[in-house]
Amino acid sequence: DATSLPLRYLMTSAAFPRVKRSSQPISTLSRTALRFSDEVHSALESKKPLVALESTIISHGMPYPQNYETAVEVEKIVRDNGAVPATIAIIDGQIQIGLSQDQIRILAKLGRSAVKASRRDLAVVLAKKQTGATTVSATMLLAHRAGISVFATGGIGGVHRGYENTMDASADLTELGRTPVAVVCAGVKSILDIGRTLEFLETQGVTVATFGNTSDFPAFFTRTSGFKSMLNVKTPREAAEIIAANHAIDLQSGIVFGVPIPEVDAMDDALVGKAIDIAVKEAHEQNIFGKESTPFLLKRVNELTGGGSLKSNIALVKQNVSVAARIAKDLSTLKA
Ligand code: PSU
Ligand code: MN
Repeated sequence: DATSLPLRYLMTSAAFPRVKRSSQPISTLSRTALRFSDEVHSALESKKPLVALESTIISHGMPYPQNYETAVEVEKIVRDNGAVPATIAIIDGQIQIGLSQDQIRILAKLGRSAVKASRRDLAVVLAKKQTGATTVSATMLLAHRAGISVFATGGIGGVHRGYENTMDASADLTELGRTPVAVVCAGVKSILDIGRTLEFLETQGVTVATFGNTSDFPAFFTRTSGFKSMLNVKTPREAAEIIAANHAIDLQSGIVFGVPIPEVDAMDDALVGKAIDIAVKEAHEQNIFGKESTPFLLKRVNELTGGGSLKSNIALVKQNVSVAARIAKDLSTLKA
């Protein structure tokens, strides 16, 4: 009777022989559909810890050349912290797990003319052999196919302000409900409705933790949002144990680890709040909706803060990837 057995036993493949371990050899399906960089391929084969990285943050989340520089730098930070980075995108209709620096540069230069690809866009981008930058939702699902269970980014999408009229809630939230990947982020931006976003995640069965000293759920540019997450996780090991338990019982849903932005990089609450209010109002006036909404708001907030929000954004992404790399490392030790 498995219920009385310790978690350590549940985590073994003897307890759940049919559960696909994240570090298993690449499946036949994955081999045909996914193209791996040499670095990622050999990391998967030798069961090294991996961290998935999204590409919409490159094309639609930051301007050139900061987007290129940041994407290259965060890969280095992952390596420096003992894991292998796997930046995910679709290049000319080919799903790429792990990008070359040239491929990163292509996406960085394409910017908003790359297709912003969430789950719903994937089949179209593939069929039409387009170049697509994957959002959190698409990156999560492709990372999972590739056997990567830790993913780092800046912020996840959420429930937009005015949801009661528009029903605009990011596909990232439903993906988190259906794909067992842990997403390390700086929380949810207040361009969104943070309270409703957390409610949505709860409904979707997503574990939400704050990484650090408190359980205050972070608001991306600032360290607190006024909302609490389920718990406070203090070490990468503790985070890895939660991921391993999720896998052990084959939950098939995701986890959010919110890492508050470093104190020195955090923005003034009132200042960024004002910029966000203006940007949201402009988006409404200019009838910007759907997938255009988030990129528009990010760009306007950056302009309205005189580049301040971009600086904060870069700082928090760097911290997130280093936390994610350490979690991935501890997870691979736990599962070894
Ligand atoms: N938040 C950011 N930077 C980003 C995004 C969100 O601070 O680049 C991107 C991510 O790729 C995220 C997507 O998955 O926006 C969400 O878009 P939407 O709100 O349209 O679901
Ligand atoms: Mn949307």
